[in-house]
Amino acid sequence: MILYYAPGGCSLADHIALIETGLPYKLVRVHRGKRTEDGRDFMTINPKGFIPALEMDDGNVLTENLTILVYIAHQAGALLPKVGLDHWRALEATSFMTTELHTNFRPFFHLDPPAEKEKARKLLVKHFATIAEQLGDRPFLVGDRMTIADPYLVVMLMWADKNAIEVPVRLSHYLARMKTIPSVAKAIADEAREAERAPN
Ligand SMILES: N[C@@H](CCC(=O)N[C@@H](CS)C(=O)NCC(=O)O)C(=O)O
Repeated sequence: MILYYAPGGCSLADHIALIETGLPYKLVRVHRGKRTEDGRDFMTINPKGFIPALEMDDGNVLTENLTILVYIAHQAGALLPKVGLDHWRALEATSFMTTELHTNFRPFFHLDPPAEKEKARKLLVKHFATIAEQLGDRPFLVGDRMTIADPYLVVMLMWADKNAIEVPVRLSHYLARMKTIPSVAKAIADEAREAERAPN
């Protein structure tokens, strides 16, 4: 499998999931200007222009973060309980992150006017409070093991930190704890090293 990614982007969730599951993978970085590190036009790989994109072993390319995470979980038989309420709760939580959290970070990346950022900030604060409530005192967002919702939440919390968006202390502790998990620590370190090696 090949993961098309950008350091620190939402594709970090998939990178963590790939390491956590132990599936073999290769990374191909997509630079600003939509060029891959090996010089291809990324628009020919994902015409929507978004990372992440996942090239499966048969050459087909999957897009949309939620779908890619579910695909990785299916391939590995991990990170998504197969049956029961936790299966649906993990999908529910990951869907909430793509539609309500991720989307509201867009004004921060696109340098939108301050009023737009303020509106988004308020929504993010509200949504992080909902997630903190759901997390309670448990180590992972759903059930007692890591699911696809956790790598995504790690990315959302790292973005919150970067953009000075205050999150409940329970989520700060959660992020600190998640960063000590080897798969999470490795993916973050590998991407930070790559960003430092070749800034965009
Ligand atoms: N709908 C896509 C959105 C992914 C997305 O927003 N990716 C961002 C990086 S985190 C991106 O590629 N932005 C490039 C752009 O907006 O041109 C998904 O859920 O995977």
